[in-house]
Amino acid sequence: MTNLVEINFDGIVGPSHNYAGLSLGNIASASHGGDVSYPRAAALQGLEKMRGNLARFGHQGFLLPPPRPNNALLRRLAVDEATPRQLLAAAWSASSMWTANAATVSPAPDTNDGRCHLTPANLVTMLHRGQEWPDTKRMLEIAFGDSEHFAVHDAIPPSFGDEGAANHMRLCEGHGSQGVEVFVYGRPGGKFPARQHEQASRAVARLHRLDPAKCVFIEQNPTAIEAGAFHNDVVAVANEHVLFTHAEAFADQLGAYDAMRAAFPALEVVEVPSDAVSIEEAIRTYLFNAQLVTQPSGGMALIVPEECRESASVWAWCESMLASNGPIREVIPVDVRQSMANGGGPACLRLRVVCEPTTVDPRFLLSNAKADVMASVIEGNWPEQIDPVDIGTESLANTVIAARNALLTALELTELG
Ligand code: SUG
Repeated sequence: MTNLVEINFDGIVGPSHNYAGLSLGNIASASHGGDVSYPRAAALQGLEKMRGNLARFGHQGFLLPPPRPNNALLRRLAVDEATPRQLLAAAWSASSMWTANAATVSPAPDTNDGRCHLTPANLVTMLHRGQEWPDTKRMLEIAFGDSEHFAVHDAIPPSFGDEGAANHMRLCEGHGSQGVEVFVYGRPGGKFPARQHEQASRAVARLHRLDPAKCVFIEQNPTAIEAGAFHNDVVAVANEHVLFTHAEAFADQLGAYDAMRAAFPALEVVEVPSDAVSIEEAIRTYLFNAQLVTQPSGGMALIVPEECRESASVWAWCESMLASNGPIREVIPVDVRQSMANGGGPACLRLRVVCEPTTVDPRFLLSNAKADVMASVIEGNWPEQIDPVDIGTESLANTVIAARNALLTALELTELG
């Protein structure tokens, strides 16, 4: 396993992208609920981010939107004109775009059978997200169908809530060496749902056959969840030996560092103190929902939302960090505003998989030529805008179904139809 690299699989924003205010505890989702959405612009923003990362790192993958509207869900809930709009909207949600919630991934060097293990997240806390995993699993089984190198599991059964890689970090010397996997869970009982349950994290670690000495389980700070950090990746991100975190991310911040250091002594923490960036501003700008990536030169870059550059305190902190001699050498803002308005930043939009590129079904890997094909399918087929009253109409359903089919055809993935 000499050619292991990290590939980011971004979710293509589906043609039904809309703002339905479905996620309790996700401040952006709640505050934009009812807004007009722009699916074409949203998908093109995501594609531009992918193109940039392909140029920077040489590898980029993608996952496809599942069928929407989900008529089976509408039937099971007997949704009719009299039912609350949110039940209808759930079946139309494009939320699978946030592939950090698609699955938890344990690369081959961490597992005792030498395969990369993937467990789709059950996402049971939210109706609109809980419908995703069977389609996600089907897709992962195709993309990572080589059973010599990959194992794709079923989701963890309810009632243990699992939100996938958004609550999981990996510390390692280099992507190809054995890592320490850090599982971050929330304690239920607060103002907002704790979406990742400890027992789900522990089950994933067992399923993935991880060495218990190389696993760390840490509690999210309940105050951060109350402030809107519905996933840990809203307040912390790790890459190789670096943990980039807000000072209020964990229930016991110093205890969390100690636990990580006990399993991974080379840990380097880049902590942003609350007096430099408040937890509220961190959540508003999604500074930590960044892609922390190793550059070909060996330094690290932080790919942040544009919103960070517009915040005086966040940008001042970024500039002072760059002026210091820390491990993060570059900050790269990207425009993913359509996703951000639903609470999804650059890191939410990607699932990291450490693997040999040749072991992945090449249809899920991006090239410049394929990005051009995708762009023309999106430009020609994705609705320009969706008004909340359009949700549920037959004409929008036909547009959304045809748009997805056009993409599947262009990418030769019609078996997902
Ligand atoms: O699950 N928003 C998503 C955002 C997911 C962000 N992912 C990570 N942090 N990794 C969620 O809350 C909003 C949908 C709506 O309201 O229409 C939504 O599902």
